[in-house]
Amino acid sequence: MKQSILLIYTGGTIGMKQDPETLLLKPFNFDQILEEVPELKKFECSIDSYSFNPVIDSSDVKVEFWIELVHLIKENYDKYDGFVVLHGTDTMAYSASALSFMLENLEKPVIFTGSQLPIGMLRTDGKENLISSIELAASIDESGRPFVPEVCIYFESQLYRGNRTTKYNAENFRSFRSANYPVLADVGIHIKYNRAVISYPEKWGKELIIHTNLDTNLAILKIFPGIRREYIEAVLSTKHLRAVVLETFGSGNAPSTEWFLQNIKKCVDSGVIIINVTQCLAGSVDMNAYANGATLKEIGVISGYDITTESAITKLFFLMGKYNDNSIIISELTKSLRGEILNK
Ligand code: ASN
Repeated sequence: MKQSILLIYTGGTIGMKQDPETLLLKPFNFDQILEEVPELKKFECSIDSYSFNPVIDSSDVKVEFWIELVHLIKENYDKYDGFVVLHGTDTMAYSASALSFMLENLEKPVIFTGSQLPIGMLRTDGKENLISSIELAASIDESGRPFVPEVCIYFESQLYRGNRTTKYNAENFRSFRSANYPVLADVGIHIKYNRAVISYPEKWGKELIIHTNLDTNLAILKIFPGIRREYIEAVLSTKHLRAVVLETFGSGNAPSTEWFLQNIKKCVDSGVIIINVTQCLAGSVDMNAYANGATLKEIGVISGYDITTESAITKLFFLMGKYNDNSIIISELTKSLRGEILNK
């Protein structure tokens, strides 16, 4: 039987055109994208499309957008074998991370892609990204199961686990990196699936569960040499705060200054969850390596291990929306729920 794919267009550079007056790039009508890629007609699989209205620059992504996307996938889940989401690159790593938590028991590919140059431009990277994403979403193995039943990002010949990615280059066609996890597939003359690192359900046939209750009462505190006490106190006294992503140095280190530690401790003691995420692109937090990291652990800061900031934020949105009890949230944070941290 023919595979069927739902192509979901949300906006982003891939579908933008230059406004003749301002010369600025703006999202454009979806029908024109299909006109630009007549190759889509050559696919053996059937491709239906759905366009968000309005389409957006992904820097306008909000939680409501993820909820709409998740509902759309749920409503169409039985009808299609895979989903390709055309999305702006700016927040694609956040959206892919969020969806990985919001979709539980996922057994079909959900592949985010986009481009750095609009699809109508001669040198666009959008065509290859789109065509390969459809191919990846429609591919099945010998037993008729999808090769990659995960939320992924496909960009510039590499398929990544979505919640392991970060946009690290604003200009290059290879804009994403998954520094702490291997690529799921390499796309060259052949598509080489790295099956040992792709996550498969233990038991197939479970119902897709969607989680749409997200709690965004969270702050990021990125420390830097010279950080001022007033600044830290202002962030930590944010109204309704339930969690803080503390972006630390190296393997999870922060200043040993007394007022800094006192503020962090006061915040933890008041019931706010603080998760330690490294500012480094690669590697893991290890709060047993240095005295400065060990002090954070002693006062109740939780290790984020090798999680990305994008994943830490969206995992917390999801967990805080699901649970009121902090001890459950903390226990879930230290576990790999969707392959977002190294298996503990
Ligand atoms: N600003 C664009 C967006 O994220 C950037 C892109 O797609 N390359 O929507």
